[in-house]
Amino acid sequence: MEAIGVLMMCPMNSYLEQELDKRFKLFRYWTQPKQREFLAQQAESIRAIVGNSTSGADADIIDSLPKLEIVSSFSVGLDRIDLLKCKEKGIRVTNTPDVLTEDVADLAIGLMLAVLRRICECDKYVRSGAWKLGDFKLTTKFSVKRVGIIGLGRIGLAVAERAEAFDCPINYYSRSKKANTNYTYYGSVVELASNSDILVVACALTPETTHIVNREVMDALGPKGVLINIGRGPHVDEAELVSALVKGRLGGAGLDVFEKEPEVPEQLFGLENVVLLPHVGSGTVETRKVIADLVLGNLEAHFSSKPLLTPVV
Ligand code: 8YV
Repeated sequence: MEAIGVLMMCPMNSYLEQELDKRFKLFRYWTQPKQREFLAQQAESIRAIVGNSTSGADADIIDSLPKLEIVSSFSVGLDRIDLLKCKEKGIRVTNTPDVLTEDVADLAIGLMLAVLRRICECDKYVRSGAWKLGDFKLTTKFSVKRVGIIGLGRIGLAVAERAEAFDCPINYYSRSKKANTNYTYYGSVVELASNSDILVVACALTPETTHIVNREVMDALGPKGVLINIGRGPHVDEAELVSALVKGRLGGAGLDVFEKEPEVPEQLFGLENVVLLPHVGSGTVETRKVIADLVLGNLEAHFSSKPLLTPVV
């Protein structure tokens, strides 16, 4: 397979990069000073794209690679791939479901605890020596809080199961009520937010779910409510979020994702009721290795005419 051209869109994992380099003819897109010219030169040799949640395969790049057969994404999210165009052109698409569910759900619970119990602020308190001057103020209990989940897919369900262990009643919103769960269903995100203390975004990013958390939803969650986003930045109207947090119309937020990563609104930096993470939901050594192996496995399956491991298209 050494002759097969694979285009990696951005740096994402050194093990993956090394293995792609060993097994295929690897092109590193981000190192190309003239990307348009590079694409034109390699148009006949690139047969696969490896992207992630930052950079995938948009219509432009798909159109400039006539020999493209497969997009193997180093992510479960598919929002950076023009799926319609791939379908039209018969280009296969794979992602990495299941293998990162536990890590992302673990982190969602971590964010809830960190925001309510002010874990980051407490850590600063100890390190700065402030503890010697007096005890830290009281915080907010997490157990038994009502957790509302937007999207009860693999990750949403894993968050629900973990929150249940903290005796949290679970509410959810999804396009339709799920038959196989006793969690309480709400038919709108505003209703879900009105009936929850903590609102978790765990759905896929699509045009329909962009800004699914808008001002109305934040107001329904209210000054004691906490928003947790482990989905995608554009799920939340970030300008409204900043304003709701700054003005105290929203109680707090735990955010792993942002609208224009790695840019994060600086107005959030001074707020102690906010915990900010650099998109690390699946970022453990163990899980990223499994994700990389899945990306490689899908490419190898495709180029040896075997069934794809995790096909999307
Ligand atoms: C990815 C993610 O691992 O899977 C996703 O959709 O957002 C992340 O967890 C990320 O693409 C890694 O670069």
